Amino acid sequence: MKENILVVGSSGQIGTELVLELRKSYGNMNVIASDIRDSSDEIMSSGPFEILNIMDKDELFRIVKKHQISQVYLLAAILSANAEKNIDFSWQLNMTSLFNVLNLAKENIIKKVFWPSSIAVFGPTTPQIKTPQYTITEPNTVYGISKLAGERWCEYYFEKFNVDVRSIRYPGLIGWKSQPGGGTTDYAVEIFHKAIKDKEYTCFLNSKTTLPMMYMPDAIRATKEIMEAPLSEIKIRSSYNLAGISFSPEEISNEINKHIDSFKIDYNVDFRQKIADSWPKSIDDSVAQEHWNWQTQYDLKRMTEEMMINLKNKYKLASNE
Ligand code: NAD
Ligand code: AKB
Repeated sequence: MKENILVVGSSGQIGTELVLELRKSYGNMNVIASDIRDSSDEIMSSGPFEILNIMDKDELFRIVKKHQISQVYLLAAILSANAEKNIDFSWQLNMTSLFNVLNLAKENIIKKVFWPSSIAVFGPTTPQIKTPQYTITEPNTVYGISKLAGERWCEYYFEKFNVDVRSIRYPGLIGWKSQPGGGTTDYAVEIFHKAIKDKEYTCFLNSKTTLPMMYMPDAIRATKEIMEAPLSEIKIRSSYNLAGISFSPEEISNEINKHIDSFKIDYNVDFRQKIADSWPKSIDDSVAQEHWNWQTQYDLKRMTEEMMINLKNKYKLASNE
């Protein structure tokens, strides 16, 4: 069956990369990017784009009808650090966006939904090492509460209305093509940019704060694999744990030193430390491995090598322009 895909939040960290990968697989004209602001030049020039505020369900309906959309990837959200600064709005956006999309699937207007959850569903009472798929989830951030509520609603819509919704609890994501959007794990992207530009970085988390992270190519592949998996393989309709790579600021800094000898890190901890301390240090993703054959490909060494090569090229190209 021909799929027409709508990506909501195409200008963000994940959307910037996901739209282009989906266009490679499904055809440029069949993947419609959308956001409240323009997306990257590459997205804007390679296929359709719509300005869409996902809070406006009539406008969402109009765009879905116009492009005969069969699948929606809902990426619009306010992330952990920004959400703490605007509690009411973040809760409204993170929940209303999900209901607007799930309700289209409930009415059978669209057939399939991807909605990302996060390691933020876990909280200070969760076992922090190799956090299991099923465990205590008592998040203490607005963002984490919205993700946990979202997971429960996804499962509810599957159970009650047979909505084919699929979800991953992404770890912190690291890529060189786009900037992070206001999360607690943003340091792990910023550190590469600052290492290349200034040879120094002041980190807002302390040196020993180990968190689960993932290189973007693994995250994009996971997203496509879960969406393309046969229906029978997707047995969890809340959200699947994904492990990725666990490291601390000190460890990633040591890895960067193998490429930039003179790079120096120092620390100026802020409110994000408390959020990071409430999250797992490592994740057990054996259930995703078992159900839909998930395998992480990147470790810290390989990710750092690719980040350094690609970002150095990007800055060199920009300075030649
Ligand atoms: P991001 O903040 O970089 O991008 C979100 C995009 O949504 C932005 O381009 C923004 O303009 C857009 N947006 C905001 N309000 C909108 C609205 N009302 N209507 C339409 N678009 C709107 O976020 P991201 O990092 O790309 O994350 C995408 C999703 O993945 C989110 O649900 C996030 O919670 C989840 N996630 C991300 C990470 C990560 O490390 N990046 C980790 C776990 C989960
Ligand atoms: C954040 O830090 O808020 C995100 C996430 C892990 O959900 N990167």
